[in-house]
Order: sequence, then structure tokens, then C-alpha cells
Amino acid sequence: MKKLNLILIILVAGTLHLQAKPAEEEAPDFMPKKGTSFEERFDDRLQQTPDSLARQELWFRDAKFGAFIHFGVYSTLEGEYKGRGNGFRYSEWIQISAQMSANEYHEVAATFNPVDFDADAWAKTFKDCGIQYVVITSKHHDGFALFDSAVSDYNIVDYTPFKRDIIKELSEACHKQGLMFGVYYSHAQDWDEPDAPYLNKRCKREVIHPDLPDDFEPDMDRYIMNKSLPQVEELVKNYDLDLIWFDTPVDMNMERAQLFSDMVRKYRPNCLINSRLIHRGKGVIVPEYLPLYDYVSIGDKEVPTRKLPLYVESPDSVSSSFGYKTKGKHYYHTPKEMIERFVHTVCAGGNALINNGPMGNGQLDPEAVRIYGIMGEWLNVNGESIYGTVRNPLDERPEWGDLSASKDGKTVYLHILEWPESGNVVLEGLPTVTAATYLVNGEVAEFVQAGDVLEINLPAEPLNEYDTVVKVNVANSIGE
Ligand code: H79
Repeated sequence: MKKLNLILIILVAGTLHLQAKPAEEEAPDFMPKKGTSFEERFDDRLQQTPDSLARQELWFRDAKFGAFIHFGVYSTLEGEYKGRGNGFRYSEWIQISAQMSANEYHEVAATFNPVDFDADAWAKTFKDCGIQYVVITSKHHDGFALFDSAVSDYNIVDYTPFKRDIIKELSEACHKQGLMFGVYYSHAQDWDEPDAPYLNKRCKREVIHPDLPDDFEPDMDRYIMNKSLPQVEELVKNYDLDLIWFDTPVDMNMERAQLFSDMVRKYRPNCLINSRLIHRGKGVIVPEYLPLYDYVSIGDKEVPTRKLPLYVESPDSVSSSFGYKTKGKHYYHTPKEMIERFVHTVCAGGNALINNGPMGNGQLDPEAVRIYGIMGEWLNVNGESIYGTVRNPLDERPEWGDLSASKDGKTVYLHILEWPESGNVVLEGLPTVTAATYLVNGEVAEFVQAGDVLEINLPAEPLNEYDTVVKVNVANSIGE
């Protein structure tokens, strides 16, 4: 029997005999209780299923850099409605932060008219910046669909003067540019649907839907069968999806998640599914769920602090919000921060899905484009140390930066993010070094090898203000 299968069976078997116990104790011994750190959440023995691994290998593992896009009715409000609601970090939460009723939100939705939207221009910008795939909100928690849906009229074609199918146009434009294309779909939460469960106490059903009868009983399965599952069916049937990104699986259980997973697999067998289809605890990975999805989404705007056993994706953003925000508190990351976050994610064994929030008029946010552009310029020179690489082959992450490696283990890339005052970097565990060069100019880096200790003598100043990469060749290939 293959090793992968065996490990999976052990993991699944480990959960079975424990199923009758309360939720807190359901996880096998090695699983953390409600943990938050990467050490607690990821056990190194976890393995994705062979099917999921094969799907990841098709393109996802090599891609590393995706563009996340949060675009919708909320983009026009920029984080504030009638002077209210700008206290939340996320502008896409405006319906909740400003406590808007469904009627109020519908009024805004009915005027949504992003006349400058140009899918080809977006796709070209992403492509030029080294981005490999795009994931856009097809429906966020507000329930409004950016695609032509026969399931619900609450969509951009039927409900707005714009009348164009943004998801269709962007799917085609991305594929024309050779980019992979995916959609975000909030499958459990839907503030417009009284039957859907709400994430937290601030999402009050009676505020959004004041006319509901007192004896209204929300029925999540009715919501799933009437709206979210049929809309997912529309998406996987009609939009050439390479990936589907679920979020906030409030009250999702095995049976419900299985419906979504089966629907995706039925129409798009190679379409990747992220782990937010179904959750337990705070990002804790439960072996029994692994067959339902293909890779693990870590927390929003979370950067890994160590290399990880399962292939992950970090849903990061160029700013503190996902939707476009100009009102109230918000900030953008500097390009230096963004490249550091990106490099650490890749070196941990993952992709960075870096969000931009386009403006209500349909144009990309210029600051997001500027940050992507700087990343793209850095990648033009240093892309070899990112695309198609594997995680840090050594046990530890060096304090001055991070490491990635070629798949054959014969090349290790030293990402020097903080220029050491000592003027050199020392790495233990890298024997048989045959050559070292700076990617930025191809010049030879001075090194001394003593046993398995490598010491590189650096020039006085960094050769790149973001990340100076040293490419190191080794004679005996080194494993992950
Ligand atoms: O789509 C983005 C977020 O809107 C979504 N996930 C990413 C990809 C998300 N949904 N829920 N959450 C994230 C968790 C909610 C967090 C918060 Fe809040 C919303 C923090 C601040 C605003 C809820 C409302 C908790 C405090 C206020």
C-alpha cells in the first residue's frame, strides 16, 4: 500500500473511535485543543489525500502568487454609510457595521454601476505583475451575486443598471492571459437570507429583516437548497472555474459540506476547493475533513511562522481591509512588508493570495496596483526563487530571512530580508555547496564551507531593498 494511503487511513481511523465524545475531545491525541499557533494547529503527520495532492500539482503549487479581489456593492460605500459604520476593519462588512436593513442595502445595490470595469485591463495588470491566478468574490456575506444567476435576482445583471456579468467577463479575460481563475463564494453566511446562519452577534436578523414574523424559524438547509448550493452549481457549470473559495462555514457539518464538495467535483473534477468549506475550532485541521477539500486556507491576513506540513494559502491583502476603504481607520502595507509576507508564505510551503479592493467605479485601486507592480519588478529578477519552488529544506527559519529550494533539492535560495550587521550569513545543514550567486546581478557570492556549515560574506549594503536572494547550488540534493 502506498505510504500516503496508509497515513490517511491511520488519521481517519484515529478519529472514528472518538466520535461519540464531546466536540472538544473529538480530535485524535496529537491534535491541539482550540489552538492558535501554527505549532498547535498543524501536526507534521497530516497528509492531504492523494487526489487533492494530484489536483494541487496541476498548477497551484507552482503558482505561489494569486490576486484576491473583493468587489461588490460595498465597494461604492468605501467603509461608511450615511456617516455610520466606519469602525470595522473590513469595508465589505458595511451592512453590519452600519446596521443597514435589507431595504437600505438593496437601494445601494440598485445603483451599483461600475462603468469603468474592464476585465481585460484587470487581467493584463495582474499578469504584468507576476500574478498567476485570480480569485474574485462572486457573492460575499451580503448575498449579492456578481454573476448572472437564475437562482436569485439579487445579482448584478438583474438588479443593477450595469447588467453585465462580471464573473463571466473576468473568467474569460484571465484565461486569455493564461491566468487561472477562481471565485470566492460565501456558502453559509448570507445576510440577505433570513434562513442563513449569522456569524456573530452583530449580525442581527431583526435589524436586517425588520418585517419577519415573530415566530420565524431560520432553516439553514432551506437556504442551502434554495440558494447557495444551486448558485454554486451555476458557478461550477458555467464559469470555467479552476478554484472555488468558500468562507466562514458557520454551522457547516459533514453532510452539508459533502453536498458542496460533490457538486464541485461532479462538474469540475480538477477545480480546487479551499478548507473553509468546513471548519472546526480556530483553524485546527481535522483529518476527517481533508477529503472534502484540497488545500488549507490559513487565517485572514495571517503569515506562517514556520514551514507547514500541508500545502496552504494565506488570504492576505495589500491593506487592512479587503473591500476598498477610504473612510475611518485603514492602512496599506508597504511594498517591503508585502514582499516579506509573501516570501515567508512561500518558504513555509504555500501560496499568497494577495487581495486588492477595486473602486466602486470598476477601476483597480491605484495603490494596490503600485504595490503589485513593485512585487512584479522584484519577481522579474527573483522569480526563480519563488515560482515552482518548495518549502525551506532546513528545520529552522534563519533570523535574517527565509529559504526556498528547487524541487530537485539541488538549489537553495537564501532570501535575505534583513541585512545582517555582522556582514555575513551562516547556515548549518547545507553541505556540498558548489556555487553561490546573487540573483539580482548574477555575480558570484563569496562563501566559505566548513563541514555542513556555509558562511557567505555579504557586501556592505543589500543589493535589493526588499529581498536580496542568493542562489546556492549543492552537489548532494537536499530534501524538504
Ligand atoms: O472576505 C474577507 C472577510 O470579509 C471574511 N474573510 C475574508 C477573506 C471574513 N468574514 N468573517 N470574518 C472574516 C471574520 C470577521 C471578522 C471581523 Fe469583525 C469583521 C472583524 C472585524 C470585522 C466581526 C465584526 C467581528 C468584529 C466585527
